[in-house]
Amino acid sequence: MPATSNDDARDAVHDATKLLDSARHVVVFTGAGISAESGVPTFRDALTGLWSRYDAQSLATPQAFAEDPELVWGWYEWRRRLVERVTPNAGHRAVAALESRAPRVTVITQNVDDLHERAGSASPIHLHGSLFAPRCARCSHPSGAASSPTPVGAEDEGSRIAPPICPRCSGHIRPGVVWFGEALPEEALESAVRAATDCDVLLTVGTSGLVYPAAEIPRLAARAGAAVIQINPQPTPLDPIARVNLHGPAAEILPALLGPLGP
Ligand code: BV8
Repeated sequence: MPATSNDDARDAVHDATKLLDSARHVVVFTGAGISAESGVPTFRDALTGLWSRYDAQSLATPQAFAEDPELVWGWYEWRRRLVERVTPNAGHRAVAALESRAPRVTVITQNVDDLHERAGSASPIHLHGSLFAPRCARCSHPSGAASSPTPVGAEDEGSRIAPPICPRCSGHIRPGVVWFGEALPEEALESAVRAATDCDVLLTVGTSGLVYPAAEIPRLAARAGAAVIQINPQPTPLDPIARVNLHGPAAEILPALLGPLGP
């Protein structure tokens, strides 16, 4: 009798659980999909994606900020306010709970939100920076702007808001994220590569695997002999390197896969 998709799914979760239970070092590699069920739009969702209204390729760049600092700063303020209003979901909490149970867990995220931290993850590696670490575009002086009061008109993703001015050099304060065309933070990338080439299992969650060099991390792990487990409702370019593909939403699959939810 051919296995039903339910049997296949149960087998896949069983295979994934066995790999995780025997792992010495687990890397959890996350993308926008893990925050989707918290209400943070992903980049590629056709209707609600951040890029549906703006092409992030053209907005998340140094050039865009130089040309129109108010539009770019306003877009990031809108995104930051949105993240402040939502909460981590069961997927974030299951990852944090795994950290207190497995021998060694490294969380590597492409996300610029703070939902892993707020779920209890100790020190996720942020490959693309954070919405909560603005700095001066000229002298890199960290800015407290991340806790500034909501400026009037920041309700809409298209609001124009004048970026704060650096108290040290009077340059523009910019979002603390990595824009297209910018190098990733060296230390973060080195730590991520070290973890990917050392781990026994890499669990990739909610990423389309299209943006480099971050997308190289799961491929590095596979080449170094790790078993890759993928959680994504959709097929992605990572399917061929995944030992197990779990097709479904992270907030449902992660708790089932990683055991009881966090506190
Ligand atoms: C650089 C911060 C060079 C900003 C981001 C090859 C090598 C190196 C570079 C390149 C290369 N080829 C091309 C490049 C250039 C470029 C690039 O990769 N372009 C792509 C578009 C082809 N890369 C760069 O520019 C990088 N820099 O290379 O610099 C350099 C070197 C030295 C010196 C100077 C320069 C910098 C890239 C970083 C850009 N910044 N973020 C911001 O947030 O505004 S990227 C941003 O987009 C995210 O961080 C993330 O990385 C990416 C989006 O991907 P995902 O997170 O996967 O999200 P997405 O929406 O795509 O997918 C969501 C997935 O979730 C889907 O699969 C969906 O099915 C799934 N899902 C939905 N719901 C759920 C779910 N899954 C589970 N549960 C659910 N409920």
